[in-house]
Amino acid sequence: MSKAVSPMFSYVVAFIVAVVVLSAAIISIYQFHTLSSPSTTNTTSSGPTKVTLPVISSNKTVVISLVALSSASTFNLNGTSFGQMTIYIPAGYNVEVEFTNQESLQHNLLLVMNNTATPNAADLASDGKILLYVGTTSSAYTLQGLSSGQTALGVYGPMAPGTYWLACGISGHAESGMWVNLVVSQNVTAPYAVG
Ligand SMILES: [Cu+2]
Repeated sequence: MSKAVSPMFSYVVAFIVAVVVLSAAIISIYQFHTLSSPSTTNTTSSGPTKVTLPVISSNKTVVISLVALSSASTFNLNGTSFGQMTIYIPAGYNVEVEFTNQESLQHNLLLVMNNTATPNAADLASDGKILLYVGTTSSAYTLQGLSSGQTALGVYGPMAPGTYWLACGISGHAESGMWVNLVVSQNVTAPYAVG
């Protein structure tokens, strides 16, 4: 004959089990939230950063400042190369391109409506249509640019939807990595850069 378990003992065991299960559930939910909530203090991330670009709203002009940095690889723009940076602007905006050369080697900056994904010719005119020459001229861009410490400015627009480059026009420089992508789209509401 088995001994009957007292109802009170059963209630106590059931209560303890319920407390343990509930605690485990609360801890796991807390840990999930801790793991999944985005960090706002992470400064060591190496992922792409999004930067809002300044706009002169009176004439829908986005100001794009690019520098051939002396602290980065020879063929860089703002420390990026080979299309690592992409600039997005709304269709119909104008671009004001400010280009500064910090390097001892001469560089210039061209706006190109490209017809290939990456520069693959020494002369950018072979890779698309050149729309703007900054720090050089339409006849000298494959040879001449800004000397170290110089800044030049160029304005173009309104921009039609499409894909463009901002790239150095001196022979071989874009092929060596000196270019950023520029995307003009009806779907962009405010200019920004990622890279
Ligand atoms: Cu260059």
